[in-house]
Amino acid sequence: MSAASSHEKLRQWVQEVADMCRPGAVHWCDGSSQEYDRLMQEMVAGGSATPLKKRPNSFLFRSDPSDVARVEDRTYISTPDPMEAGPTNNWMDPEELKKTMRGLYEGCMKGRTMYVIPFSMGPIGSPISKIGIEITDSPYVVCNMHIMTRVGTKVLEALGADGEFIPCVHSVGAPLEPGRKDVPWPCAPIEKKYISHFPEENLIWSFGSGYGGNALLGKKCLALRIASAMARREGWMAEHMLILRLTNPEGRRYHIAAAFPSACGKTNLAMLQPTVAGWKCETIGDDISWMKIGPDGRLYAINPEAGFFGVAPGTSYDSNPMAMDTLKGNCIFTNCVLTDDGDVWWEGMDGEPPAHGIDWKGRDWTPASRDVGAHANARFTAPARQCPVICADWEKPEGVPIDIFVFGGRRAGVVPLVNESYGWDHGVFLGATASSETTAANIGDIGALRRDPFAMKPFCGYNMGDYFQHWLAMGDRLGRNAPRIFYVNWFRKNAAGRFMWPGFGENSRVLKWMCDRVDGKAKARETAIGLLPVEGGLDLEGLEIAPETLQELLKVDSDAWRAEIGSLEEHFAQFGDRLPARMREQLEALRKRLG
Ligand code: SAT
Ligand code: MN
Repeated sequence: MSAASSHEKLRQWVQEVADMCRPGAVHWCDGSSQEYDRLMQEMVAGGSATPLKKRPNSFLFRSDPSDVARVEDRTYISTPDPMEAGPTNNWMDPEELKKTMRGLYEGCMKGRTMYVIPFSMGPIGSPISKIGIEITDSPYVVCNMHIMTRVGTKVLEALGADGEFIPCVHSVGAPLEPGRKDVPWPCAPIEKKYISHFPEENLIWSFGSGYGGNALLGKKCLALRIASAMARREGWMAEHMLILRLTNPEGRRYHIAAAFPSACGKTNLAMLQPTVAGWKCETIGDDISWMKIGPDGRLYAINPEAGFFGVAPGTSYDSNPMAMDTLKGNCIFTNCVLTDDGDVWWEGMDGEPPAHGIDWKGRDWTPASRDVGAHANARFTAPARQCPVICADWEKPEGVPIDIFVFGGRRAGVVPLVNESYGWDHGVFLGATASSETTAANIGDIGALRRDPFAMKPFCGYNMGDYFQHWLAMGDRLGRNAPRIFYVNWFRKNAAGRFMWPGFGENSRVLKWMCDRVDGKAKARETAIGLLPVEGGLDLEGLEIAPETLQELLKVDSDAWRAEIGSLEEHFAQFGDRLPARMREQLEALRKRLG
C-alpha cells in the first residue's frame, strides 16, 4: 500500500480495515482533479457513468432501483445504554452490532479497490472544522466526496502525525468474484444495509448502500449525527440548517440559519432571489450548519460542506435559477432522465419535456410514459463555489454571526405562513414540536405527518430530550446575543389542494419581516401560538395575492391548534424524564393561551 500518511494510528486503522475487507488494492486519495478524472473515466469505461455532452465534465449515474434514498429504518445510534440514543433513534448494543457488521465486512471488498479518503468538514484550519477519514470501495463515493468536502493530501498535512480524525468505514457490500463483470450500481439487499454510528467513540460504519446520505459519510453521518453528539459534549451546535446572508437596501447584513426536513426547499431558500426591491441574498450553505460562540459572545456559523447534494426534480429557472446556473458543469447527476442529445432532464424543469429519453431505470421514456422519468429523490452533486450567489465569506474560518433562526416543515393546514417566538424557550419549543409531511428523501411513506424536531429526527446522534436541553443551555449562554427564532410554513394548501403562498423568491417578503423585527421596525400581533405580522405588516409590493388568501395564510385557528395539543403531549411523553421541564412549561403556556 502506498501509505501516504505518517500518522501511525491512521495507518494502523487502515491496515485493520484492509485485513478485514480484503480489497484487491488500496488507494490513498490525493484529492487532485487527475484522480477525479481517472476514476470517472474508469466508471465510464465500466458502464456505470454516462458523460453528458451538454454539460462539461458532468456525468449521470443510475442507482439500483432499491437504493434511492436514506434508510432510516436501517440507521443506528449505537451506545452502551439505549437511553443515550433515546426514543427517536434505532438502537443496537455496540458489541452486537459490531459483531454482525464485522461478519458482513469480512471479505466484502474482494475484487475491488479500497479508497482512503482524507476529508475536512469545514475549511481546512478553521477552529470549527473536523477531519474525517472515509474508507470506501465505491469510486462513485470518492468522486462525490471530492465535490462535497475538502479531500486529499492537504487534509493529511493538517492532520500531521497525531491529529484527531473521525474514522468512517463504508462498503457497498458487493464483493466481486474473479472473472465476474461488475453491475453498474453494486449494493446489498435492504436487510443487509446498516448505517451505524458509535457516538461515544466517534466512529461510523456503513454497509450495503451507495446512496448519498448512506454513503457520503461526511454529510449526515459525520456532520450531523456524530457532530451533534460531539457538539453537546463540547458546547457548540451541529444543525440541519441552511445558512444565508441577506443585505437590505441600506447595506445592513443579516445572517439566517434555517432548519427544514429533507426535500422541503432548503436549497431553494439558500439561493433565493429576493423579489422585494433592493434586498440581496447570498448563499453560505444549503444543508448543514456548525456553530460556536465567538469571542464577542455571538453565535458564529460555518457550512461544513463544499458542495450541494440537492433534489433535482422541481429545480428550474423558475424555482431556483441560481441552482440551475450552478449545475452547468462539473456535476454528478443521479437518477435523472438522460436525453437523446446527451443532457439530463427531470420533472419540473423549465420548458417542454424531451420527446424521448432514458428514464432513471434505464428504460425508454416519453412524456406519455406512465411512470416519472426521474426518481422523485434524483439528486445533483455540485461544487458550492460554482453558485453565482455564493457569499464571498462562505469559507471564512471564523464563520458568520447568526441573527435569525428559522424552523419549518411541510404542512398543508393549520400552521400559518410565519410566526415569531415569544423568547428563546418558546423558540426552542417551536423547534422541538416542528412537524412535516414526509418526502421521498427517505425510503418509506410519503405525505405522512410526523414530528420532526429541529428537522433533526433522522440526524440527532443522541437522546432528543437531551438535545432540547442542549438548545436551552446554549440560549442561556448566549443571553442577549441569542438569535431571534421564527417558524414558517411555505406549503399551506387551499381546499382545492393548491399552494396558497407563491414561495421561492417571494419568501424574501417573509424574511424581510423577520429582519425588520430584529431591528424593531415591524409590528407584530400577539396570538396564542406566537407573534404574527399585523395587517399590512408584510411587504407585498408588486405581489398579486387575494386578501382572503393572505388572511387565511396568517390565521391562527384556535380550534385546529387545540386539536394538536394531544399529539404534542404524545410527542413529549416519549422523552420521559429526559424532557426538560422548561419544554413542559411551554406546552402548558400554549394550552393556557389557547384558552
Ligand atoms: O441524506 S441525503 O444527504 O442523501 C439527502 C437528504 O436526505 O437530505
Ligand atoms: Mn438535508
